[in-house]
Amino acid sequence: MGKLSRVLRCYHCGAILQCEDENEKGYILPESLHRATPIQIIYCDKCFETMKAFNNSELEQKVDQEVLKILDDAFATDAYIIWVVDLFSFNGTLNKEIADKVKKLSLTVVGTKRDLFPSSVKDDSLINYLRERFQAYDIKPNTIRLVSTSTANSNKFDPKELINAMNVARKGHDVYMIGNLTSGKTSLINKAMKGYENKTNRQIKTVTYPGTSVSVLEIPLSRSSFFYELPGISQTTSAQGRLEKEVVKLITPKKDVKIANRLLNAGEALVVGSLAAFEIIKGKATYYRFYCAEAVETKKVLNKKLDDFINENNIRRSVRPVSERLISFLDYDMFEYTMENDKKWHDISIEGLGWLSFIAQGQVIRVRLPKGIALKESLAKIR
Ligand SMILES: Nc1nc2c(ncn2[C@@H]2O[C@H](COP(=O)(O)OP(=O)(O)OP(=O)(O)O)[C@@H](O)[C@H]2O)c(=O)[nH]1
Ligand SMILES: [Mg+2]
Repeated sequence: MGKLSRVLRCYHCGAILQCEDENEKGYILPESLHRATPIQIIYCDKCFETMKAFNNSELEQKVDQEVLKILDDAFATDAYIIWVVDLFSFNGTLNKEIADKVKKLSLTVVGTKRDLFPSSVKDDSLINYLRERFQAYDIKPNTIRLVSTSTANSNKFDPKELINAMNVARKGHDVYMIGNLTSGKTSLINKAMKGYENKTNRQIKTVTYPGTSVSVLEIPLSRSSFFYELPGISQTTSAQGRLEKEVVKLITPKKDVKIANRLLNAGEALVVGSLAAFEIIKGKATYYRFYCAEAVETKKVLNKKLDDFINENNIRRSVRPVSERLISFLDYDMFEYTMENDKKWHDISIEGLGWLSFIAQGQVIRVRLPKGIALKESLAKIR
């Protein structure tokens, strides 16, 4: 009589697991396969390696090789770098290749969209957060500025002062502005232009950067130095770049985020539309704040009902947003954080969607999020 055995698939990529050919899909070491119990989640070796990388938050943003070439130029000429980050979306995920190219240069970080945070939030808290996140990539910014360019009474925004500060800091060298798509570079430049005077006989223009096919905005600063705005770094690891337009509209905040303390008990999960969920697997009841756009809805459900809830919500759409791109469990990644017990505010942040803020007391927190979006745990943005 034939022997019956179960065919297993990788939980991450869905490939049928096999121990024969290392170069084929679904390869897993025989030991790993035989160790697995019938109810265990199993990954093929390739996905397992990727998952380890995810857990270490080393998920890479893709970057155009030509942009890196431009940054080689910046390095060779000892240029001044302005790195623009969207304060709301930024969770500390930077492109490592870009970080490595600019870390030895003079650098200013400009955090945009300050207006999305209530005025009760201290600037210092946001500045410290940016400093720590850049420090994690070995970057020590000379200065960190927070700006808001969207409102009439934008946060202490003085274009003249900004231009003067840049002119002192750059010491006669070129300036390169980098930042993610939609981080607010163009809005910032438009505002800053009010303090700019063109004392050269050259024009402001969009040019193809020499030796590349990259289009950059070129602003003359003196007879021999320029400001270049590089194209936005694509948001391959952000909810803003990975979800469909209708969902991105809902997850992008239009007004300042609300701060409210709520309670999550062990055995409970906070679902964020059908996009993400945070479950307390172990630990005490925890007060949390979830920071997200006003159109994003959350709900508490029991952990054991979470799978059913998400499946049903995909049809009923009672808690929004729901993404057409998230159909089965294979479309999500799942991670667990075992928190330290330092009694400080920490964030678990899903890039471009929002972040859960809470006091770390040794909880085990499981996070489900759309596959490929970067997840980070760090000391809180708002302390
Ligand atoms: N609330 C708020 N929104 C802002 C601010 N700055 C920019 N935005 C919005 O963010 C979006 C992107 O802004 P841009 O200035 O076009 O960003 P960018 O970095 O030039 O984007 P790309 O050119 O696509 O790389 C726009 O919808 C802006 O209105 C700000 O300070 N506050
Ligand atoms: Mg732009």
